[in-house]
Amino acid sequence: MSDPCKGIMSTANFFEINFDGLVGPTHNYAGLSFGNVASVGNSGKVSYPKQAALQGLSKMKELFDMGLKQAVLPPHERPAVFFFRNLGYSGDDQKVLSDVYKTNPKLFISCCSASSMWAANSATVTPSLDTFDHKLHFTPANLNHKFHRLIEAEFTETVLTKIFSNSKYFKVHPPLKGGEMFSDEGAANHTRLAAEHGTKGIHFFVYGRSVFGGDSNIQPSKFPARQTYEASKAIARSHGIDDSQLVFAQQSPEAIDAGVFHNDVICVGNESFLFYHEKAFINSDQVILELKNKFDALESQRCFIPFCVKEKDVSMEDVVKSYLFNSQIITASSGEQFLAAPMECSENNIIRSFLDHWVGDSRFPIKKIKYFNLRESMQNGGGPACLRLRVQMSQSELNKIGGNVLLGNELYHSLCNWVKKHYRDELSPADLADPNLWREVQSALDELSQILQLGSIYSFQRV
Ligand code: SUG
Repeated sequence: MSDPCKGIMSTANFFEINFDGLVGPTHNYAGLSFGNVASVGNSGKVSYPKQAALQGLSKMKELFDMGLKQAVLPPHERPAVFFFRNLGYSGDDQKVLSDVYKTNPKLFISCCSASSMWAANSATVTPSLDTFDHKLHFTPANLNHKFHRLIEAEFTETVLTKIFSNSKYFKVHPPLKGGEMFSDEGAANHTRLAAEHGTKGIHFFVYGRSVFGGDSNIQPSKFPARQTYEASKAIARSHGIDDSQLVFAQQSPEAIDAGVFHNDVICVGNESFLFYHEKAFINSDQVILELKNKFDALESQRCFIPFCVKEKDVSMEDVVKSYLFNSQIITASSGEQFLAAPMECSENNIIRSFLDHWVGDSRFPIKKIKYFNLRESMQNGGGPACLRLRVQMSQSELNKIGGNVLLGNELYHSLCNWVKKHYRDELSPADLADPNLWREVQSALDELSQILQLGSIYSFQRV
């Protein structure tokens, strides 16, 4: 491990903004994600949608109070009545819902998931500093690998297109076509490394499998690999990132088989720091060397700081249980980095003593830890980092975004009141079929679209 170099240029006009997904009113535990240990393990449990949404908002508010920029993305409409209609179900909404529930309960449950909350899966983002046309690029993830998630792509595109509508500054691509071969899970498998958020960076894409051979044919045996090499390549190509700024690596099948369904469960980076587990990638040493060489070639005034956690110190089992690497690493306004970790890390003795040992050590750039209670999301396999989409942008780009999505005290309070007014305290799997739930969801989302000033984004608002 190398010591950080000193000396840094100021890029005060460039920020990282976290766009967090608001937890939707149908948050539930349906066990839909084979390969995601928490999702399957908590299947059928009673969920607490109000608490879930307030937990997410409270994380956003704490980060905002620390001087960080924070924004929100609206939940998708669920149950996805528009999708059932596309499958040939007809009649009024209540008839459609009850017909699907009676004839195909699995389809029904899959279309009730509030999974859009995990905004890290909503898109891949490349800041204008790194793109050929100097625009900020987005590709909504097609999420082809899981049925309950693939129905998110279209609405994500709608929302991103609304917020980033100014075509002089922003380019929102359509989700990748091509089905399973181009399975894309968004920013959960992508990390940007740079001296600072406001300097040119390296784009580190990590995929689980390659359809046409790629670098390796080694595959997991127990759980599926989601992201394809072909999808990562296509995104890098369409965003116009130069080859000198690109590194591709394959997730180790052992990690996937242990429950690491996305790379952000085992690796997290921020600016020049990469925090990862020794079992994260195939050919780990080579990957890190390539990252270092490409990072050094940027001629930034900082060194790349890879920090590898060994299996003997933190086992894969503890990685998956605690979600240590699904923490957010955030640069505070002081320039120091801190870790926004799930509470589960503080409850795990091994992780707690690992962090107590390293935080404060000059070789470890993280100087503080904050633990967050995100239990409702965690029980579906989504930690702090899953809940947010990182967007690095300049002040002039920020001035061009649409809607009322930037969190401030006022928006925070209206969102908390909105959740308290509309969300149920509890939801059991059977409650999803309650005819009143869809009415409650519509009135909640209708009001939300007004709060966020996004117009009639939901399909029920357009009939
Ligand atoms: O895709 N869970 C999500 C969790 C996504 C976490 N995101 C990141 N790692 N960035 C998934 O597996 C569970 C839904 C359920 O079982 O009800 C779910 O979709």
